[in-house]
Amino acid sequence: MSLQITLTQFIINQQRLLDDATGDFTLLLNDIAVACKRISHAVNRGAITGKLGSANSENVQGETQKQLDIITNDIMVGSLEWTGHLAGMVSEEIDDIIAIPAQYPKGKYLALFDPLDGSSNIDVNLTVGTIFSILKGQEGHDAKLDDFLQQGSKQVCAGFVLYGPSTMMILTTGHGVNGFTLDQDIGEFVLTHENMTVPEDTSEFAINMSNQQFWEQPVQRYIDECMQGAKGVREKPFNMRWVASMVADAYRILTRGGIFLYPLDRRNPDKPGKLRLMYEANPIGFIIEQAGGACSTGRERMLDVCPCALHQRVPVILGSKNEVDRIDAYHRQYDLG
Ligand code: AHM
Ligand code: MG
Repeated sequence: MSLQITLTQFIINQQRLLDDATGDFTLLLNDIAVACKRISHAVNRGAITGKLGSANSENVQGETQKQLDIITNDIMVGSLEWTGHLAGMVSEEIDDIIAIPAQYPKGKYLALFDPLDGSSNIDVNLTVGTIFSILKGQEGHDAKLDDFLQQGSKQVCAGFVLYGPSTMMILTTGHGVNGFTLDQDIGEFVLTHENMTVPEDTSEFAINMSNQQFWEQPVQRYIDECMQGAKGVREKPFNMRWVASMVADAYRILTRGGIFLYPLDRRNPDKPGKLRLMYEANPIGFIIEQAGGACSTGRERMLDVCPCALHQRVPVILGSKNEVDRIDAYHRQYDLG
């Protein structure tokens, strides 16, 4: 009888390939998995616990928080702050760095997360998720702003967990992308999707069309060409999908290819996009690149962006490589006039 590989087993196997591994990272990932199982349970209980709906508060982004945004943030912080593996945390829901309480030891890693991505979908019972990114900080010290402001290419690990028909964790430590499904019977994530890859070509795009009037010309041009179908310059029909949960759109791209855009928006110069670099664009971008896709702002590889603030927003274009390259080329042509 062959037993499915659990997430912990998978990470320990990877750790054994490294000479200098201490096991710290394996334990940290285990704690993240426990947090996500707790979140999965809280999300799954939905209306039974009376926790759907707004919390009547705003986060640092000025967005109205759902009750579950706050609950899932508390689960992440409570599950990770005591472990001794972290020097600090950053969450979409908290303005400042989340320090490790003085009574707990501090480790060398930094955790950045969006505890409940796509939370506008929670009340309509659609897929939501948790996104996380792990960076290295300075061991034993309280993490400072500069410790967090690292390019996405420096990520040690990135992942997201989908709370959909199945609960799944998608993970990269820089050696490809693997998917694990939560087996509710044994309470463990087990390896179900090995070496996930994004096809280079696609005929499916994901964008919130209601923002069209605010896009720049290169994105207008790209979507217009897709919409022209078989008789247009692309000479093939395109399909459109938009879940309004980046985790769900990213997972679809990991399974059958596609392109996702939340592009630069001219409405507000202080917000050059909706999505946040450090705990949304970078971790998803790292995963998509590791699966053979690409992730860009339209003008720069996402993982090369030098961050200047914890909650910085960026334009996001990710997915099948040839389409991302095409959109980058449209931006270059536009910028050259
Ligand atoms: P959130 O982290 O507050 O949930 O916002 C991020 C989400 C993404 O998951 C999704 O792609 C996007 O916002 C949807 O935005 P819109 O409602 O403008 O379509
Ligand atoms: Mg989010």
